[in-house]
Amino acid sequence: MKAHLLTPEQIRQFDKEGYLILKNHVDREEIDLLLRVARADQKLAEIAYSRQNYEGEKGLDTRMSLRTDLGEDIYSAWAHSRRIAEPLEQLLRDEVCHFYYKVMLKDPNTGGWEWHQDYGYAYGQTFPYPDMCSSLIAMDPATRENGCLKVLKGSNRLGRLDHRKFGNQLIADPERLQVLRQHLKDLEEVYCELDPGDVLYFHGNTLHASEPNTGSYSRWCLILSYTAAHNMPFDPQKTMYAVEKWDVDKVQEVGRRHWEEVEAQQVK
Ligand SMILES: O=C(O)CCC(=O)C(=O)O
Repeated sequence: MKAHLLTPEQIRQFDKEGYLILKNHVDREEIDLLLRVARADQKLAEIAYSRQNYEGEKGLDTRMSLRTDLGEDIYSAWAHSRRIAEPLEQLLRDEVCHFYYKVMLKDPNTGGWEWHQDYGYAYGQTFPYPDMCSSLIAMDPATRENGCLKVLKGSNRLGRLDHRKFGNQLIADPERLQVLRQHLKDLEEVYCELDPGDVLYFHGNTLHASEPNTGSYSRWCLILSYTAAHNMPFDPQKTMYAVEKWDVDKVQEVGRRHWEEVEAQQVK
């Protein structure tokens, strides 16, 4: 069996708990290149936007860069990575199509997200089934202090909750969530603390959130979101195709070319 593939026990764990952490799934050298490119990438910075996603005590903005198309850049290359996509195929029991990638630019003193399900966003106009999954690749250490992602263990089995507008985000119905959390004691809140190179997979119905970054260091990560090939979007213009899967050498080759471009821009 290929080293990056999941064992039956890991698949069972994901089905039961709605998330799975793979330690050191991506080599340190590959993460260093990803982080170096992202930090210097003017194009990424230009498309970055802020959202007041956490309206708790601090009400801080969260910054991110999101794209739905794949190009000749390192983030897209990671979306093609066999090491990321093949475990996903095991989890979604089908080939997978790219949905979007998002670089979370979570610097100190920026905000987090309230509890939500990604399928809470995609349900209305995007996909008929909740058969979606995201893989979060940690680029910086993710700790409680710098607002790591947290999940409600097993919440993927609750089905989709109603979501409502809250500021400029959609959040899972807080009253329903409170009832569920009082009733289901095993719906445990898990802080997903990660080292660079760790990968967190979480299902489209897994409730997740993050707190503001109150630390002195950033928490950047690359989130690659996919849907199962059978989950055809409502919009016929949005036909999706199974991602072509690349070996690590090709991912690195595209990454190095992207670095050369970014470096050349810096010199100008
Ligand atoms: O990384 C974060 O802080 C939150 C990301 C998130 O909730 C999402 O991508 O749906």
